[in-house]
Amino acid sequence: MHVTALSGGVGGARFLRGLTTYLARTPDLADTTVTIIGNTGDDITLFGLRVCPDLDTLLYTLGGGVHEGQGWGRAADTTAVQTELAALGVQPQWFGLGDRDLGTHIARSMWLGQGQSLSQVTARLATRWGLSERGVTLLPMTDTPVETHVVIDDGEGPRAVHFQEWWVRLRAAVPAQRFVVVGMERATAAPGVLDAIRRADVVLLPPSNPVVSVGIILGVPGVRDALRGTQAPVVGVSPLVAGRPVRGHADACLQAIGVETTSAAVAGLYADFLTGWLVDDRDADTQVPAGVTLRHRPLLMRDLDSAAEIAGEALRLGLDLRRR
Ligand code: FO1
Repeated sequence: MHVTALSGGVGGARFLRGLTTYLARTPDLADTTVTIIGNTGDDITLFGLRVCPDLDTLLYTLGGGVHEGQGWGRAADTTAVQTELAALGVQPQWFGLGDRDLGTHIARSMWLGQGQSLSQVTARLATRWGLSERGVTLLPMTDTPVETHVVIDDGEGPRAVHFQEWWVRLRAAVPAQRFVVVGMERATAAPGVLDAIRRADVVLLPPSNPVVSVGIILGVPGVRDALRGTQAPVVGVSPLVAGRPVRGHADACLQAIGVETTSAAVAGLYADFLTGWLVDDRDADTQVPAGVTLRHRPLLMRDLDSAAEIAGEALRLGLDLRRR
């Protein structure tokens, strides 16, 4: 069996760690393989280094090295380098890069500089984190450098800032007018991405941000068509519980694109390919697009066990839809 998932950072990574845990605990599914297509719109160049927050969050979470409290960055990291950069007056200081995490960015930047693609670099990093031993392949959505920028107006007329500046420095508190994915016009799907969707037995959309994570992956040429064309059921997990994001600023992102912060409205964004939609018990009355099967259960990922149960439920919904 092969499962393909489209994922952003923290929420998606926790869900997918739950999925691999569920698979390992379920004897008849234990040899299932998982391909993760990671969002690269969050990527940013800082201090001359290419940082890929969502790919790294997936690597660290699935590889057992993430800072559990933050959900991103490395566990037990130190900040000697950033402290020295601050002493040197080097900006920006609003984005925290730990010393161990910087090792990833130095290696990635060096390998990219030697001419390797982001896919090749990600595969090397995945080896470091033992992903293939867990049956996981991590693919960037594209090898073309892309960056999500956010058009805001903080009083001096509209201007665009990098997604990370809006998300981290401004805490998404300044309303976004729109999102622009710089570089997407020349992007192509990374090797293996479209095939992983077309050949999957089940496609999963973890509870990632529908606008700036899943929405960005859907903008990669060919991805949406592959989802519409795949024989596999496409099962999504709502990132909202009772009209609020479980974490992050999905509400601010949905507002920017004029979509209500409800599980029904998020399902509507996926209506052209979605076949199953998993929502929280509190959203059991969600209206779903025609042809979509709704299920509900508690959706809060409090720990590994609850994440495994949620991921298992999403997968079982996919398997049920496949048998029909
Ligand atoms: N999020 C923060 O809120 N503050 C930070 O300083 C920060 C640093 C950071 C460094 C590396 C990394 O991989 C992720 C980091 N994040 C930080 C998380 C990240 O900004 C976002 O949560 C994601 O890009 C959204 O998916």
